Parts: sequence; structure tokens; C-alpha cells
Amino acid sequence: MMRKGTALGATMLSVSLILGACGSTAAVTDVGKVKVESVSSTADVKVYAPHEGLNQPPVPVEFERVGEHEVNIKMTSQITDIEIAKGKMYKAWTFNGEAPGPLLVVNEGDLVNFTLDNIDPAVPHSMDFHSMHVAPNVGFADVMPNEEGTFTYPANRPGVFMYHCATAPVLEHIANGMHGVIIVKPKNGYPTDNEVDREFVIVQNEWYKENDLDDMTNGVPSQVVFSTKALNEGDLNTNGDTFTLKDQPLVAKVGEKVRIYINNVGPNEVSSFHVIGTILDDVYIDGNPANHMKGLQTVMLPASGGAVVEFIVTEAGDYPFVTHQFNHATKGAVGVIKVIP
Ligand SMILES: [Cu+2]
Repeated sequence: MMRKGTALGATMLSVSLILGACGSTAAVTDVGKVKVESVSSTADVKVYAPHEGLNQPPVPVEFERVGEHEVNIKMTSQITDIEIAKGKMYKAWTFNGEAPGPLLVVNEGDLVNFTLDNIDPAVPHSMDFHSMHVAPNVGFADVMPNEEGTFTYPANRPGVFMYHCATAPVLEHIANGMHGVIIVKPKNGYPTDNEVDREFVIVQNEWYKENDLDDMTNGVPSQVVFSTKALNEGDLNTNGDTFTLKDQPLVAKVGEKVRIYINNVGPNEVSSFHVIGTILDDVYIDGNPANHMKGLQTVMLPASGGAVVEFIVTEAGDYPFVTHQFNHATKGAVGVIKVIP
């Protein structure tokens, strides 16, 4: 990422930086020619003292189409409190005050001019789009507190891609909330486009003990959650929590073919995405029309993996969607599609 504002020296991204922890004790081992650091203690919390009591209001993402095949996107990295379970707040590290971050939708072939405005007063952040070919140390380099960074790359493969902060220690940044989804719409659409009546976006993520890198590394998630992101103006747009998609179901009508764009942003766990009471008639793994599968009961989403899934709801009623790893469903990863006559 090219920096604007005061440059603080080039940030080289390396394997040791990706895995290394700021202010923590790290063991260094040689793996081949690459030094790999493994985190062995919780990050020094004093580094984050400026976050105490800080709750930055969400800043809307700036998205502007500036040409037939060119968009400008400006996002913030910021510290915002998120309610992850009823009454349980989490001081999240976020993009634009949402966790997962705002949904981005571009077209295959678009040139993306991306700017990250880091308004976190204490910690560098960055952006890694899985939808791009780019030298990571150039495009995805750190942006220092109170600075902006920018890069331009084409989105030249269709799909439902994860984006995330790539600043070391990456696990801490992702698990604290710095993840989201960018949909790159296929140039020629999906072969089932004209069968689809209704579309939703769902994201799965995990929460750990707040800002506890040791728990993120060695523990198990406290919550595994779904969120939905607004595809169109007026659609429900939520953070990853245990309750909203149970209290405010998504709504479809009997006989409709429903499409869900889904991504599992992790950071650590696999999702076994399943909709109870139906069969996934058409599935496009990672959202690429070339990866067309038929008749799946469950779609496997690796950490960072996406899919487009389509199914018909034949009767009125409540259709829960879950990760079929039921320990995770029990920790929150259940939502509901209410099917009405
Ligand atoms: Cu970050």
C-alpha cells in the first residue's frame, strides 16, 4: 500500500511478521529457509491503552463508481464496541465500525482504487483482499495510526472472497473483528441467475476472549456467529452476534429459490454450512460459476472459503441455517429464514 502522510519507513511483510506478536514472547524456529515465530504469550496489553474507553462511531464506507470498469473504495480501520451476545460487548478492531466489515460488491474486470484510512490511534492496520493478484508486501502493507494508504488492482476473478487485516499478528487482528466479504460478480453471471427470486449475504465468524491472543491461538471460540450484510438498500445489515438472526429472521416466500452468498471468515474454524429443511440444489464453490455443484446437503467452507448456494423453500415455516459442527451451532451459529405464504 502506498502511504500518504508521514511515511514511517517501508514495512516489509514476512512470514515472521505475519505470525509474530507485538510485545509478546515469541519462539523462533527455522522452517526451511524461512524463520517462523510462534506466539507463546498474550500480547502486551499496555500497547492498547489508547483503546481504553474508545468507541469510534461507525464511518460509512465510501464506494464510488468512477468508470464503467473502475471503482473507488475508501474504508476505515477503527475501534468500535460490538454486542456479540446479548449484553456482552466486545471492543472490536473493525473496518468501518462493523464486524464483519461492510459488504463490498464489484464487477469482474473492475479496477479497484482502494484507500484505507487508519483512524485507530494506536495500532497499524492493513487490507488483504483475497480477490486480487498483488505482491502482499506492496499492496497489503501496514498503514500507521492516523495515516492513509492506497493501492490499485484489478478484480479479475469472480467469487465470494474474504478480506481481512494482514498486520502482524494477523490472528489477533482478524479475531478482533477485522474481516469481511467482497463479492466479485461474474462477467457472464451464474447459469441459474434467472431462477433466483431472493438473495442474502451471510458471514460466519468466531469470537474469543477479548483481545486475548493466547486464547485465539490455543483456546476454542467462546462464540461462533452469523451475520447478514445488506446486498441492497434497506436490507438487514448486522454484526456477527449470537442473537440477531434468530430474533429478526430473513424472510422468503413459499416456492421461491433463495440464493445465499456465504463466506466463513474464521479466523480458525471450518464451517459446514447447512440449511435445515432443504437441499442446496446449486452450489458454486468460492462463488466462481465454473465450480458448479448440484444437490449438496452441506457445503464445506474452509477458513476464508466462500460459496454461492441456492435452494427452494417449499413450505411455509422457519428454516434454520447452521454450521453442522453442532458445538459451534450451540455457541451461536444458527440463524433463521422465515418462509411465508
Ligand atoms: Cu488490523
